[in-house]
Amino acid sequence: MGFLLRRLMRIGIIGLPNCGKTTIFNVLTGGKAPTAAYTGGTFQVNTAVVPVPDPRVDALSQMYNPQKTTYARVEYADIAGLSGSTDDQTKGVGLSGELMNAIANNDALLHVVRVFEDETVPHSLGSVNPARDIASLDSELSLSDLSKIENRLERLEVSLKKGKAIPTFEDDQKEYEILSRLKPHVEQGQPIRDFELTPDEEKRLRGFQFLSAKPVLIIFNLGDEAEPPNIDYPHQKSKTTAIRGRLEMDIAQLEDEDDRTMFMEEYNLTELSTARIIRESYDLLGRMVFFTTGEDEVRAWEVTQNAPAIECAGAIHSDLARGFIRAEVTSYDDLMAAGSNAAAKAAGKVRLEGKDHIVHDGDIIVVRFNVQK
Ligand SMILES: Nc1nc2c(ncn2[C@@H]2O[C@H](COP(=O)(O)OP(=O)(O)O)[C@@H](O)[C@H]2O)c(=O)[nH]1
Ligand SMILES: [Mg+2]
Repeated sequence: MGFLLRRLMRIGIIGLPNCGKTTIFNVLTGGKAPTAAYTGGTFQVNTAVVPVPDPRVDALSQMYNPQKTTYARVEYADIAGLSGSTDDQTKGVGLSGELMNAIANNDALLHVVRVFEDETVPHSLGSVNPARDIASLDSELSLSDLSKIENRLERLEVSLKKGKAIPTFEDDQKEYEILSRLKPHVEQGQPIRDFELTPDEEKRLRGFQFLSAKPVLIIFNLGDEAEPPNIDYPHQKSKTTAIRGRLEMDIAQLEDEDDRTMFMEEYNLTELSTARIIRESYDLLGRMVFFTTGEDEVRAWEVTQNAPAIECAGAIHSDLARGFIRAEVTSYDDLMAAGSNAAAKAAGKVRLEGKDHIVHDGDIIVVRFNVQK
């Protein structure tokens, strides 16, 4: 059962040099990676895994008072190396294989855009201009996708000439047809995430890990005072948000709670953006969670959206999928309204469901199973 394979979701933080990638990485991960004002695009990656804040897990944990509380987790990768330089682009220098892989390796991207002005922090394109920066980084990603498409089309042309005798002939033909349609779209600078694909076509292209196909959260890194710029980013699987990066990093790194409160009041911050931005970027991934509860552990489990009960059982343990009998399913709201599992049962809110039952985000599950030894 392929769906039993579990893998941590990964979000890549990208942007021009000095836009604040590492600063925001530190805000999100509570890290202390060195931030620096330098120019030039040296390839470098910082990674860290963080729990995904979820008030529902907090509430369940309060209800059960378990030994252990486990949140969903996500990995962030702070990826330095993109230059956004149109020079490099027209010279066709392109991304190094290493950098391209480091970006391709993510399930979604967090694209940091510099809004803050600071003379002591050089800007790689000479001036602060968020709209231009978004376009130049996007075109760097598109060019990388385009070169992948062109290379593949060339190879396919060669192999298709050999005719039907080649075992992959039909698949190659289909792939050639899709890539030929996709190419002009990318040439016009349109991200692949805007290109409509059938599920079958999507599957055929998945292996390419196109950079502009990935869901993206644009994050405007404001100075201490700046207002978010009024920039539309009308694309599929895309959102925009804002943060006062350095200010939040400085506050987050204060050890003393009182100092933190004082600074937050001074800058009119009611809460740090950490939780909000982790949620916003996590939501891009299109995952959902269900919960298991008990005195040992309250835990969030990650599965694909609209996962059937059997897949949820398998996410917990393969034995639970193999010996699956039924799942007791309670919605989060019903459990909270009832106040306890026993009360929810008495109110008929705990439903017994079969393996094909579609589980919803936030459902609480108990799997009844039986494994023959
Ligand atoms: N004034 C100001 N400087 C910032 C802000 N965010 C980051 N910086 C500074 O910009 C420089 C580059 O930041 P860094 O996070 O290393 O950028 P990266 O190259 O994208 O990883 C550092 O000196 C940061 O302190 C901000 O909101 N305001
Ligand atoms: Mg950095």
